Amino acid sequence: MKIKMKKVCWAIVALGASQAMAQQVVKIGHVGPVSGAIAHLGKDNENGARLAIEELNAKGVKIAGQAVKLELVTEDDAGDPKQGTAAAQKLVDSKVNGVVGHLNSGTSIPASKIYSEAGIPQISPSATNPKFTRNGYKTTFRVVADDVHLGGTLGRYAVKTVKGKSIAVIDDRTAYGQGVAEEFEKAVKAAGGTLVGHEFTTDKATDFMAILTTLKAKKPDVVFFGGMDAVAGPMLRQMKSLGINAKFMGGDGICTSELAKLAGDAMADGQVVCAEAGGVEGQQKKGMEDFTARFKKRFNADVQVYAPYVYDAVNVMVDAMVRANSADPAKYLPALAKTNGYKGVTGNITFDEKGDIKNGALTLYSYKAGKRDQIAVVR
Ligand code: ABU
Repeated sequence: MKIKMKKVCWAIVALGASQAMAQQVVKIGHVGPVSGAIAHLGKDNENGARLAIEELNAKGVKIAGQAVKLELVTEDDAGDPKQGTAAAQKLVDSKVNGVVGHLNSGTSIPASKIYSEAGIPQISPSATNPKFTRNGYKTTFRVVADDVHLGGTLGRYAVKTVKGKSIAVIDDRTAYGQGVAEEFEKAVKAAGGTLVGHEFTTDKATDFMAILTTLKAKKPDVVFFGGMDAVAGPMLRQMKSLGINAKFMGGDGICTSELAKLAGDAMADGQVVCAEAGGVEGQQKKGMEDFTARFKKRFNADVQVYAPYVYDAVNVMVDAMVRANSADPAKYLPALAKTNGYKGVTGNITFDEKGDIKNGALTLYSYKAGKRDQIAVVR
């Protein structure tokens, strides 16, 4: 009897082991700046990927009838173009099945060549420079609207709604900051607005007194900043100390939960107007609210801005693998490109021929009592 029981136990152990050995591991790479000035945004994005993978594994994913285990492989690019390409190469060398990232346009664009050459699909959840999807790479996708849409909408808003009469621009000379500022300026001019100055900084600068003093002499009633929240916060503080009471506008890079903390008491209610490169309305709001609550419960942190887009990007990628019956990048890439009406927490996702989201939305926000306050969702 004892011998029989032993045999049964060994058979169970052997079966479990063979099943574990047979279970295919699908590697999803995530890359963003989890160190440096915008590490809070990189961590927000990475946690969006983590939550997606944890939930998918808990639910169980089958590809071609076989249960698979999803594994998150993370890299840090520090928001730096050179580190971005090094991190991309590491992910390729790790044989990831797909990549969600990078966060910045300045890293996503050069990295896209590496993924394209390796045939690995890449979905950026937040890089908004239009060039990202305009290199003709079949592996490149993004789930947010681009800077033409962002800068254009904000430029028209500055003239027609804010009624800015003298509009000044500052950009950080990054692929994103420069690009969104140029689109903003084009739209201001097209709407009949007046630009009174354009100054430059960097994504690492902390002292803006000289450029702000130059702009103060031009009496701007709107200052648009093309750059990220880590620079915008101290810039707002220095504007206050110089007595510049202009509206402060910017794109998605400043439109974060963290901006209020970074600006401290220098940000008056309603002073900042910014836009996230996506958004949901009506019945779709519930999905986003539920996501935000699950994210908060899992990480004890508020969503900064792009975690839900990362979450959707991972899900869209895995959905394409399931539809293609394969996690082989060459096999599921065509299914990914044909993604049509995927219902994500950020809305419906359909890719156009370039890999851009079709009919992408924008959400305009202001801040009240240190919290983002939605103005409108526009398309
Ligand atoms: N879209 C704002 C932040 C990321 C980027 O495009 O650089």
